[in-house]
Amino acid sequence: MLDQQQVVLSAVQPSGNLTVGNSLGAIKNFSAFPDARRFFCVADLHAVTVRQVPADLRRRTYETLALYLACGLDPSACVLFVQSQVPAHAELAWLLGCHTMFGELSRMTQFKDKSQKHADNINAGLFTYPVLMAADILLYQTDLVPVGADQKQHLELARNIAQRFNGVFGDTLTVPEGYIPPTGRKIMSLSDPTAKMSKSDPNPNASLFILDEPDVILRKCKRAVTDSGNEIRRGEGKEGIENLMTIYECCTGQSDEEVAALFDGRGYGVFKEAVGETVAEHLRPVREAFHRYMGDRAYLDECMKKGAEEAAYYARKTLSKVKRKMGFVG
Ligand code: AQP
Repeated sequence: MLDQQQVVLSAVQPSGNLTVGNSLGAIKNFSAFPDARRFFCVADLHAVTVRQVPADLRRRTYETLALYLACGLDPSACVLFVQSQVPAHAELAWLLGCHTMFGELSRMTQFKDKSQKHADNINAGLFTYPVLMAADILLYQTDLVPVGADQKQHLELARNIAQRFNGVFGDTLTVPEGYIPPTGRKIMSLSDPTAKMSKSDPNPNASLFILDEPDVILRKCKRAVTDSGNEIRRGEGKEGIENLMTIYECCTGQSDEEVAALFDGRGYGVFKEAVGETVAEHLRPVREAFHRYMGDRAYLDECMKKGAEEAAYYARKTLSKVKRKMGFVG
């Protein structure tokens, strides 16, 4: 019976303070599949493709787990784990790397973007990152991967790798599907609405962080870059307002039409303030729960240990199967 259960997996890197983009594009949707067997990973191995301060990485690993819990993910109903604590991820990544083409990896837009941003550290891990991501997904025979739109290309590669492996060795790996939400799939920067909101953006005003205090959220929303018009609607040249509408709609569940009607004739200032207040209120329970969890390190350690054991159990099964098919002894 269990084997027919749908498997859902997703991950977040502890590479900075999590943004509203991470939350609305990905974490919010982690609760959408209550009947599935769900795995949510803190992707610390991915984070080190960019240089990290060790103490910060350690703290953010705990913080990301605490945020999962604060967002309502229940460790008795899903597997919450830290990637580096399940060595099968790195081992499968090596095996799958031998079935991934140099040309495929060269086409990944995130590699090109990050190589530009970190020109002094274009390391091999940055290049092979998508193979590790494929291993994360394929290790659990995942059916569905809730992610933001920026991960679409990596997900497509994971599908190709699975299909290629199955083509050579017979049916071994489940070919996953992405779940990219209709609203919130790509939250944009507040200071440049043509660029994605990112946790590692050096401009702190560009991103709304999940843990920002209400007054900070309000200030950032009021300062968000928009156009010189005054109508609250989507359209050419209105990327800034569109982005604020998306954020507002994700928090309230309202449609474009409802938002346009509600703010008709009221101007950008009123709308920006309403967005700020709504986001701050939306995040308040998460922020409060986060601080409670962070105050209980023993509980977080216990969750990590339990999650790693559960994840390793499933991971081992796939890894053994893959190794057997490839001809490894033992
Ligand atoms: N702006 C965004 N809008 C919607 N979804 C987003 N995601 C990230 N940014 C947005 C989704 O969040 C999940 C976790 O992302 P990640 O930690 O794996 O790294 P990322 O995609 O590279 O996100 P960042 O914030 O831009 O991190 P840095 O700055 O470290 O590179 C993914 O599902 C992602 O799609």
